[in-house]
Amino acid sequence: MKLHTKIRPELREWILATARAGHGVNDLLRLMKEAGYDLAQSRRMVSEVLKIPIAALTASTAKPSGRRPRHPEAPWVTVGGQTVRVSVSVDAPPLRVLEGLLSAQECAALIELAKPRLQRALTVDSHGQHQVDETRTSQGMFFALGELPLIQVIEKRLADLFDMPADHGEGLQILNYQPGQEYEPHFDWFDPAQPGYTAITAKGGQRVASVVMYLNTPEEGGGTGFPALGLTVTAWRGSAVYFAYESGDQSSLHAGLPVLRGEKWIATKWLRERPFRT
Ligand SMILES: O=C(O)CCC(=O)C(=O)O
Repeated sequence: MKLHTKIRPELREWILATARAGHGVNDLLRLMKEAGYDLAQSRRMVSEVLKIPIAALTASTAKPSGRRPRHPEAPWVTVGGQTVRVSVSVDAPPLRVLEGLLSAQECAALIELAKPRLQRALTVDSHGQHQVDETRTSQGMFFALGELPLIQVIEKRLADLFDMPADHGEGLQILNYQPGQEYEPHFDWFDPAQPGYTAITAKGGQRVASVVMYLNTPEEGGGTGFPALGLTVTAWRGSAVYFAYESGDQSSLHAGLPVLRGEKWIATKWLRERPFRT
Protein backbone atom coordinates (compact mmCIF):
# COMPACT_ATOMS: atom_id res chain seq x y z
CA MET A 1 0.00 0.00 0.00
CA LYS A 2 1.34 3.46 -0.91
CA LEU A 3 1.27 5.97 1.95
CA HIS A 4 0.36 9.49 0.78
CA THR A 5 1.38 12.49 2.86
CA LYS A 6 -1.12 15.35 2.97
CA ILE A 7 0.66 18.33 1.48
CA ARG A 8 -0.79 21.81 1.65
CA PRO A 9 -1.12 23.38 -1.84
CA GLU A 10 1.11 26.36 -0.85
CA LEU A 11 3.83 24.00 0.31
CA ARG A 12 3.54 21.92 -2.87
CA GLU A 13 3.90 25.15 -4.91
CA TRP A 14 6.87 26.28 -2.83
CA ILE A 15 8.70 22.94 -3.29
CA LEU A 16 8.15 23.11 -7.05
CA ALA A 17 9.19 26.78 -7.34
CA THR A 18 12.29 26.30 -5.19
CA ALA A 19 13.37 23.25 -7.21
CA ARG A 20 12.73 25.12 -10.49
CA ALA A 21 14.90 27.99 -9.20
CA GLY A 22 17.81 25.53 -9.19
CA HIS A 23 17.95 24.41 -5.55
CA GLY A 24 18.92 20.80 -4.93
CA VAL A 25 17.09 18.50 -2.54
CA ASN A 26 19.67 19.13 0.19
CA ASP A 27 18.82 22.84 0.12
CA LEU A 28 15.10 22.10 0.09
CA LEU A 29 15.33 19.79 3.08
CA ARG A 30 17.50 22.25 4.98
CA LEU A 31 15.07 25.10 4.38
CA MET A 32 12.17 22.88 5.47
CA LYS A 33 14.06 21.89 8.59
CA GLU A 34 14.59 25.58 9.38
CA ALA A 35 10.84 26.09 8.94
CA GLY A 36 10.21 23.39 11.56
CA TYR A 37 9.45 20.31 9.42
CA ASP A 38 10.63 16.90 10.53
CA LEU A 39 13.27 15.41 8.16
CA ALA A 40 11.48 12.12 7.43
CA GLN A 41 8.21 13.96 6.75
CA SER A 42 10.04 16.50 4.49
CA ARG A 43 11.68 13.67 2.52
CA ARG A 44 8.29 12.06 1.91
CA MET A 45 6.78 15.34 0.73
CA VAL A 46 9.73 16.30 -1.53
CA SER A 47 9.73 12.76 -2.93
CA GLU A 48 6.03 12.95 -3.73
CA VAL A 49 6.02 16.48 -5.22
CA LEU A 50 9.19 16.09 -7.29
CA LYS A 51 8.53 12.42 -8.10
CA ILE A 52 11.94 11.31 -6.86
CA PRO A 53 12.15 7.82 -5.31
CA ILE A 54 12.51 8.20 -1.56
CA ALA A 55 15.58 5.90 -1.56
CA ALA A 56 17.45 8.23 -3.93
CA LEU A 57 16.52 11.17 -1.75
CA THR A 58 17.80 9.50 1.38
CA ALA A 59 21.11 8.63 -0.31
CA SER A 60 21.55 12.13 -1.67
CA THR A 61 21.01 13.77 1.71
CA ALA A 62 23.24 11.31 3.51
CA LYS A 63 26.21 12.62 1.54
CA PRO A 64 26.50 16.22 0.36
CA SER A 65 27.09 16.66 -3.37
CA GLY A 66 30.46 17.80 -4.70
CA ARG A 67 33.89 17.42 -3.21
CA ARG A 68 34.91 18.16 0.38
CA PRO A 69 38.41 18.94 1.71
CA ARG A 70 40.41 16.66 3.98
CA HIS A 71 41.07 18.37 7.31
CA PRO A 72 44.82 18.32 8.12
CA GLU A 73 45.58 16.34 11.29
CA ALA A 74 47.97 17.30 14.11
CA PRO A 75 50.85 17.40 14.74
CA TRP A 76 52.00 18.20 11.19
CA VAL A 77 51.56 17.54 7.49
CA THR A 78 54.36 17.58 4.93
CA VAL A 79 53.39 19.01 1.55
CA GLY A 80 55.86 19.54 -1.29
CA GLY A 81 58.77 19.05 1.12
CA GLN A 82 57.39 21.73 3.49
CA THR A 83 56.25 20.96 7.03
CA VAL A 84 53.00 22.63 8.07
CA ARG A 85 52.30 22.42 11.80
CA VAL A 86 48.73 21.99 13.08
CA SER A 87 48.74 23.91 16.37
CA VAL A 88 45.00 24.19 17.11
CA SER A 89 42.16 21.82 16.10
CA VAL A 90 38.43 22.34 16.59
CA ASP A 91 35.84 19.66 15.72
CA ALA A 92 32.81 21.80 14.85
CA PRO A 93 33.27 23.53 12.58
CA PRO A 94 36.36 21.58 11.48
CA LEU A 95 38.99 24.29 12.06
CA ARG A 96 42.77 24.18 12.10
CA VAL A 97 45.43 26.75 12.84
CA LEU A 98 48.29 26.01 10.45
CA GLU A 99 51.79 27.31 11.13
CA GLY A 100 54.50 27.57 8.50
CA LEU A 101 52.13 27.41 5.54
CA LEU A 102 53.86 30.26 3.68
CA SER A 103 57.50 31.37 3.84
CA ALA A 104 58.46 34.97 4.71
CA GLN A 105 59.61 35.45 1.08
CA GLU A 106 56.29 34.21 -0.30
CA CYS A 107 54.37 36.56 2.04
CA ALA A 108 56.50 39.55 0.99
CA ALA A 109 56.19 38.70 -2.72
CA LEU A 110 52.37 38.38 -2.51
CA ILE A 111 52.12 41.80 -0.83
CA GLU A 112 54.33 43.48 -3.45
CA LEU A 113 52.44 41.86 -6.34
CA ALA A 114 49.08 42.91 -4.88
CA LYS A 115 49.91 46.53 -3.94
CA PRO A 116 49.44 48.17 -7.38
CA ARG A 117 46.12 46.33 -7.89
CA LEU A 118 44.36 47.10 -4.58
CA GLN A 119 40.79 48.39 -4.63
CA ARG A 120 38.05 48.76 -2.00
CA ALA A 121 37.05 45.19 -1.02
CA LEU A 122 33.45 44.27 -1.88
CA THR A 123 30.89 41.85 -0.49
CA VAL A 124 28.31 39.78 -2.38
CA ASP A 125 24.70 40.96 -1.91
CA SER A 126 21.61 38.73 -1.78
CA HIS A 127 21.26 38.95 -5.60
CA GLY A 128 24.83 37.74 -6.16
CA GLN A 129 26.09 41.22 -7.11
CA HIS A 130 29.32 42.67 -5.72
CA GLN A 131 28.77 45.78 -3.60
CA VAL A 132 30.61 48.32 -1.42
CA ASP A 133 29.67 47.45 2.16
CA GLU A 134 30.37 49.29 5.43
CA THR A 135 30.94 45.94 7.17
CA ARG A 136 34.05 45.36 5.05
CA THR A 137 36.38 48.34 5.01
CA SER A 138 39.61 46.77 3.73
CA GLN A 139 41.23 47.03 0.28
CA GLY A 140 41.74 43.97 -1.86
CA MET A 141 42.41 42.28 -5.19
CA PHE A 142 42.08 38.82 -6.74
CA PHE A 143 44.71 36.80 -8.59
CA ALA A 144 43.31 34.62 -11.36
CA LEU A 145 43.73 30.86 -10.81
CA GLY A 146 47.32 29.93 -11.78
CA GLU A 147 48.07 33.50 -12.82
CA LEU A 148 51.79 33.48 -11.87
CA PRO A 149 54.35 30.78 -10.99
CA LEU A 150 54.21 31.82 -7.30
CA ILE A 151 50.41 31.55 -7.30
CA GLN A 152 50.67 28.09 -8.91
CA VAL A 153 53.10 26.95 -6.19
CA ILE A 154 50.77 28.11 -3.41
CA GLU A 155 47.69 26.64 -5.09
CA LYS A 156 49.47 23.29 -5.47
CA ARG A 157 50.47 23.34 -1.79
CA LEU A 158 46.87 24.02 -0.73
CA ALA A 159 45.59 21.34 -3.13
CA ASP A 160 47.94 18.75 -1.56
CA LEU A 161 47.25 19.86 1.99
CA PHE A 162 43.45 19.65 1.66
CA ASP A 163 43.31 16.94 -1.00
CA MET A 164 41.27 19.21 -3.26
CA PRO A 165 42.15 19.76 -6.95
CA ALA A 166 43.69 23.23 -7.46
CA ASP A 167 40.77 24.29 -9.65
CA HIS A 168 38.20 23.62 -6.87
CA GLY A 169 38.64 27.13 -5.51
CA GLU A 170 38.41 30.82 -6.31
CA GLY A 171 41.52 32.76 -7.24
CA LEU A 172 43.57 33.90 -4.26
CA GLN A 173 42.29 37.14 -2.74
CA ILE A 174 44.73 39.55 -1.08
CA LEU A 175 43.35 41.99 1.51
CA ASN A 176 44.99 44.91 3.27
CA TYR A 177 43.52 46.42 6.47
CA GLN A 178 44.70 49.74 7.88
CA PRO A 179 44.22 50.73 11.57
CA GLY A 180 40.51 50.74 12.45
CA GLN A 181 39.56 48.58 9.47
CA GLU A 182 37.83 45.26 9.97
CA TYR A 183 35.45 42.72 8.45
CA GLU A 184 32.39 42.32 10.68
CA PRO A 185 31.06 38.83 11.60
CA HIS A 186 29.80 36.96 8.54
CA PHE A 187 29.57 33.52 6.90
CA ASP A 188 31.49 32.56 3.77
CA TRP A 189 28.95 29.98 2.49
CA PHE A 190 26.27 31.23 0.13
CA ASP A 191 22.73 31.15 1.45
CA PRO A 192 20.47 28.97 -0.80
CA ALA A 193 17.48 31.05 0.30
CA GLN A 194 18.91 34.23 -1.30
CA PRO A 195 17.82 35.12 -4.86
CA GLY A 196 21.43 35.34 -6.14
CA TYR A 197 22.34 31.82 -5.00
CA THR A 198 21.92 30.12 -8.36
CA ALA A 199 24.05 32.73 -10.17
CA ILE A 200 26.85 32.80 -7.60
CA THR A 201 27.10 28.99 -7.44
CA ALA A 202 26.71 28.37 -11.18
CA LYS A 203 30.50 28.32 -11.41
CA GLY A 204 32.13 26.03 -8.86
CA GLY A 205 29.08 25.28 -6.71
CA GLN A 206 28.93 26.07 -3.00
CA ARG A 207 31.94 27.22 -0.96
CA VAL A 208 33.00 24.40 1.38
CA ALA A 209 35.98 25.84 3.27
CA SER A 210 38.05 29.01 3.76
CA VAL A 211 41.79 29.39 4.27
CA VAL A 212 42.86 32.78 5.65
CA MET A 213 46.65 33.11 5.35
CA TYR A 214 48.43 35.86 7.27
CA LEU A 215 51.06 37.68 5.22
CA ASN A 216 52.33 39.87 8.06
CA THR A 217 51.98 40.26 11.83
CA PRO A 218 49.96 43.37 12.79
CA GLU A 219 51.43 45.29 15.75
CA GLU A 220 48.12 45.04 17.64
CA GLY A 221 44.69 43.57 16.85
CA GLY A 222 43.68 42.12 13.49
CA GLY A 223 43.16 38.49 14.51
CA THR A 224 40.35 36.37 13.09
CA GLY A 225 37.50 35.96 15.57
CA PHE A 226 35.06 33.02 15.77
CA PRO A 227 32.33 34.34 18.10
CA ALA A 228 30.42 31.05 18.32
CA LEU A 229 33.59 29.31 19.51
CA GLY A 230 34.95 32.10 21.74
CA LEU A 231 38.14 31.77 19.69
CA THR A 232 40.50 34.41 18.31
CA VAL A 233 43.26 33.27 15.97
CA THR A 234 46.31 35.53 16.09
CA ALA A 235 47.55 36.84 12.75
CA TRP A 236 51.16 35.56 12.54
CA ARG A 237 53.05 35.99 9.31
CA GLY A 238 53.16 32.68 7.37
CA SER A 239 50.43 30.97 9.41
CA ALA A 240 46.78 30.44 8.48
CA VAL A 241 43.38 29.48 9.79
CA TYR A 242 41.43 26.87 7.83
CA PHE A 243 37.78 26.09 8.52
CA ALA A 244 35.24 23.96 6.66
CA TYR A 245 31.44 24.22 6.59
CA GLU A 246 28.19 23.20 4.95
CA SER A 247 25.66 25.85 3.98
CA GLY A 248 23.70 27.00 7.01
CA ASP A 249 26.51 26.15 9.42
CA GLN A 250 26.19 28.80 12.13
CA SER A 251 29.38 27.78 13.96
CA SER A 252 31.52 29.08 11.08
CA LEU A 253 30.61 32.71 11.86
CA HIS A 254 33.87 34.69 11.78
CA ALA A 255 35.25 38.21 11.60
CA GLY A 256 38.42 40.06 10.66
CA LEU A 257 38.88 41.89 13.98
CA PRO A 258 39.81 45.59 13.89
CA VAL A 259 43.48 46.37 13.37
CA LEU A 260 44.52 48.57 16.30
CA ARG A 261 48.15 49.34 15.34
CA GLY A 262 50.15 48.64 12.22
CA GLU A 263 48.48 47.09 9.20
CA LYS A 264 47.29 43.61 8.26
CA TRP A 265 47.74 41.64 5.04
CA ILE A 266 46.00 38.35 4.32
CA ALA A 267 45.56 35.99 1.37
CA THR A 268 42.22 34.15 1.38
CA LYS A 269 41.38 31.00 -0.53
CA TRP A 270 37.76 29.86 -0.74
CA LEU A 271 37.43 26.20 -1.69
CA ARG A 272 34.46 25.21 -3.85
CA GLU A 273 32.77 21.81 -4.21
CA ARG A 274 33.35 21.75 -7.99
CA PRO A 275 35.86 23.22 -10.51
CA PHE A 276 35.73 27.00 -10.57
CA ARG A 277 36.06 27.64 -14.30
CA THR A 278 34.93 30.59 -16.36
O1 LIG B 1 40.58 39.24 8.00
C1 LIG B 1 40.33 38.14 8.49
O2 LIG B 1 40.98 37.72 9.46
C2 LIG B 1 39.17 37.33 8.00
C3 LIG B 1 38.83 37.59 6.56
C4 LIG B 1 37.50 37.04 6.18
O3 LIG B 1 36.71 36.72 7.01
C5 LIG B 1 37.11 36.88 4.79
O4 LIG B 1 37.80 37.40 3.90
O5 LIG B 1 36.08 36.21 4.56
